[in-house]
Formats: sequence, C-alpha cells, structure tokens
Amino acid sequence: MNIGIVCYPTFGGSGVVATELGMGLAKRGHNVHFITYRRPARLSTFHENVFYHEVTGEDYPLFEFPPYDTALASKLVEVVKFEKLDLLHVHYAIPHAAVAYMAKKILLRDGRYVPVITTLHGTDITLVGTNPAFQPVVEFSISKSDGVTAVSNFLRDETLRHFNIDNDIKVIYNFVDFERFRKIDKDHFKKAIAPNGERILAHTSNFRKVKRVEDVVRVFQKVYEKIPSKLLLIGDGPERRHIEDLCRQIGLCDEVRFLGKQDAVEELLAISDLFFIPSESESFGLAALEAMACEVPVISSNSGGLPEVNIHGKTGFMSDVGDVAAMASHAITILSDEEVLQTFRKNALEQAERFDIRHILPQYEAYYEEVVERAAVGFTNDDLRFTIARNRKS
Ligand code: GMT
Repeated sequence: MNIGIVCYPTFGGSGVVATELGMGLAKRGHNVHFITYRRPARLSTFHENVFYHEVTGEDYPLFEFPPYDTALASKLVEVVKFEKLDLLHVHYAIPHAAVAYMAKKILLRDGRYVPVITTLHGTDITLVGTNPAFQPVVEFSISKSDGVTAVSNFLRDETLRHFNIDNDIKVIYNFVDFERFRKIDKDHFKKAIAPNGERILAHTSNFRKVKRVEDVVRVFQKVYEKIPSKLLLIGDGPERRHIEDLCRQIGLCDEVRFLGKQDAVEELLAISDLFFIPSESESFGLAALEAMACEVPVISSNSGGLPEVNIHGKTGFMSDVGDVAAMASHAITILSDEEVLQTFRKNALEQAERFDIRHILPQYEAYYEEVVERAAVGFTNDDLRFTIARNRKS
C-alpha cells in the first residue's frame, strides 16, 4: 500500500508511535510517506520505502501565527495526488484529523477519495480536545474519519464519554520494538552513574505538569533514605526548572542526574532497576512499556490506561495519583530484595512481549485493508456517495 503518515515529529509518544509504525510498515514492503513540519525525531535510519515530505509555510508579516493547518492541508493534497496514496493515517486528532478532512474534500473535486484513519493518543482527547477552544472541530473531524483507533480501552471509553462520535473506535495498543528495546550489557554506563553499586531509578517524560515529575523526586527522596540509589531524569520540558530547584532545596543534587532529551533511551533503561511514571493522566504509557521491554519494573499511578500496561504486584505496582508514600513503599519492596527484583524484571518482560511490534503491526495492516475496502464499496460517509455519483455521471 501507499500510506501517508501525519504526526508531530517530536519525541512525544504519538510521534514516536507514528514513526515506528511507519518504519515497521516500510520493512513489510509498504511505501510510507511521512508528511510533517520536521523530520520525525525517531526517523533516523534510511529505508528505501520511506519518503519524507516537509510542510513549509510562507512567512508573511501579517501572520502572527503562521497558518500551519493550511500549509499541511495543501501538502496532503499534493502528496496524495502525486504519490497516489491509498490512505492517510493521522496521529493525534488536533489539528491533523481536521486538516485531513479538508484535504479529503479538496481531493474529491478531482473525483479522488482518500480514506483517513485517525489515531487518538491521549491528550488530544483528555486534555486539549475537550477544551471548548477545540471541542467542536475535534468531535466533527473524528466523526468524519473513515477509521478511528485509540491506543487503549481507557482512551476509547473517554472519547465516547466526552464526544458525540458516530463511528466505532478500534483499540490497537501501542507497541515496542524488541530489536531496539531489550536488556543489553551497558555495565560501563552503570559503573559511571552508580560507582558503588547503587540502585538506578529512572523517569522519562516531556516534563509537563501532567507527568508529576515532582512526585518522582519525592518518591526517590524516600527510597534514598533506605536504599543507596541514583535517579536518572531523562527528557526536558516546562517543569524541569522547578524540579531542579526542588532537588537543590532537598539536597539531592548529587544523586539526581538530569540527562535532557536522549536519542538512545534504551541504553539508559538497560542499566535501570526501576521506572517511575506517576502521571495525573496517561492514556497508555509508552515510556512504561519501553522500560518493561528492557526488564525494568514500573512504579506508576493507576490513572488512565496504565492498568492495561502495568500489572499491580507483578510487573510493578500502582497507586493513586499523588500517593508518594505508597509509591515509595512499593519501590522499596522491589529494590530491597534481589530475588524479588529479578521476579518483577522477568514479569515485566513477559508482559511487554504482549505488545511486541510483530503482533501489533499486523493489526494496523488488517485495519487499513478493512477501511480501504469499505471506502471502495461505498460503505463510508456521504462524501464518497457524492464521488461515486459524480463519477457515474462523467
Ligand atoms: O505524554 C505526552 O504528553 C505525549 C503524548 C503524545 O501524544 O505525544 O503521549 C500520549 O500518547 C502516547 C502514545 O500513544 C501515550 O503512550 C501517552 O500515554 C499519551 N500521553 C498522555 O495521555 C498524557
């Protein structure tokens, strides 16, 4: 198939999933066209079936906010037409679902129907999508998508709770590529970070409020009182400054390492003993899955889709959002006994294997075929009937 993928090209979860999915599809023989404003962060290796189309807008003094949506819609029209795309798969509803709808309408004027699949990732529904500033457009454009997927049951249910959506939402879980995320020997890293054999605890995120990075540091503080340990904070974002101040205040600067954005997260996970994800809201928790694939147990909140990934008492523990004391006590339980830690490590890996890219990717392929077929025989929205009628006339 010729597939167009639209996503945010950043380190954010939705961009990562979209990029890994595209690369995986390319390896299975599909032609994949990424259409984004910058080369996606994880699109680092060359593949003959992967194409990249940069969306560039015109800078004009009148534009206080450059009209990205218009530039993206125009680019989609161009790429669908000239690369003969069979399908557009857009990741993160805002603004991609609405922009794809616009492109679809424009292409209809040439009698071309391009089915659009929208994948909902989380904050596009739970945080931003429900904001009245976006809500009507999000609701409309999800309803007008030819296929809709969500990355967890939680997210599907939340979408149906918040929006009046006509179509079915198919749950296709996020996935992990074990060729990349697996426990590898990085002992020299371990020695550099924890020279006296301290336990290594890790957290990766975009340091937004929703991630509750302060809880990570508070939990670590309690663990550190009982167990010699180090904390790796990977990523960057608006909360980082505040978290650095906090570490200074509580005197933990020597034990906490701020590593910023990292390309090879897997090398850091490979030396970690425990992973924290205490988020306020998390539709899936891809970061937790990547940790588990590297045999790292997870201490998480029980919010959103996290219970679909982390199994309480088996692959890690879950607590209510903000329950720092419980999180610390669970972390100490796992870290203070080597045998317990090894059991959790093994369970984490076993659970991660359920989300192996090799199982999940064929689910996307089957869904693509279903949506394209439905569009071809006319079982899609009113736009298609319009096209068929028009084509019949000519
Ligand atoms: O976590 C973020 O803020 C980034 C966001 C994104 O869309 O880039 O992540 C969301 O999508 C990921 C991939 O599907 C999920 O694993 C994350 O749980 C989800 N984040 C939230 O729901 C907060």
